[in-house]
Amino acid sequence: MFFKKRVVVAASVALLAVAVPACGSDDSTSGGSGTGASASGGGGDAIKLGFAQVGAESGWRTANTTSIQDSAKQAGIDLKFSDAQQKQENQIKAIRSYIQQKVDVIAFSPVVESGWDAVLNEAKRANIPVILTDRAVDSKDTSLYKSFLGSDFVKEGNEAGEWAVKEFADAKEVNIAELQGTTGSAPAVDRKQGFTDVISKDPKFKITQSQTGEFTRAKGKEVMEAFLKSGKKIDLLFAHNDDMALGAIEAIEGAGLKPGKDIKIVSIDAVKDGMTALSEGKINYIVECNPLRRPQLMELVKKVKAGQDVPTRVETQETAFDSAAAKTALPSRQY
Ligand code: GYE
Repeated sequence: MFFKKRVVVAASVALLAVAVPACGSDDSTSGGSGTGASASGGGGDAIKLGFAQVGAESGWRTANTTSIQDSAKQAGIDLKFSDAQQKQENQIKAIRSYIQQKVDVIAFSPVVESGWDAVLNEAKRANIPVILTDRAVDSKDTSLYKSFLGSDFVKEGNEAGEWAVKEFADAKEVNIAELQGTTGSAPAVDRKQGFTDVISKDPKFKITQSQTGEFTRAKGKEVMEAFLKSGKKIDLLFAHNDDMALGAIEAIEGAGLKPGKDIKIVSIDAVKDGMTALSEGKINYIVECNPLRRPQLMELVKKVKAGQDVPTRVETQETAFDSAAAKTALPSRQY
């Protein structure tokens, strides 16, 4: 079994001012769109944080939401939480609402990379600082946000590719099917790039089928069924997250094949269900993407509110698992 340590990086500082906001209330974990105000310790003086979440598309996301809600409570931060159901327009609506409500800080996990400049400028004009969590934006103007807290997705793709290179060292050709994450999202773009950068060094690796499975189990299953029906040979499935790999496993088994043997699988996240499938040999390797570091977010929120400098980039520390490592890790797995 082997573990790979990724590095925690804290980069430098960037200043930003953004606006303030508003919103309804509801501190449920996933739920509806719109904005929700939520619980949290804070009385009148508590820092108001508006958080615009992507949705509830995966086990990763659910764990991430719980971590945000729990850590806000522990930090005494008044959290206003909204779930955009994977739609950018819902996130923009939520951010505008937080600006109207004059929250102290806005944090969000951008569903896609592009199209944020207008609303981020509105926040800036309202003097409300913004923190990006988990996913990046492609804005050229880095003064539109104070900090980014999340993972290096290119590196995750690299690690999946490096595993494939080792696993298929003796193969003459490797036909790869790829289940991509949400089109235009940072993790889909970067994981694809990171993986491709590594495997493209050897022409025996070919991605013969590639499509989005939107990071969901249902879509992962549906797209894998179509891949299998195409009749093209598949030696390896690269799924951008565990949920899509889990959906694909159902499709593979439905076609009378053995996941992990007839078709090898590498995915990203290391959520409990993924780790269980890995321990059973249905997935062969998982690169971890940790959704739980949200107490760090609350630290950033406090600093930003106090006008202190914060690192422009804070990366999460992660590992990777093979089947034996998954068996060892599972009993104490938190998500
Ligand atoms: O890998 C996937 C989720 O943005 C890192 O989004 C996150 C990704 C995660 O839906 O499961």
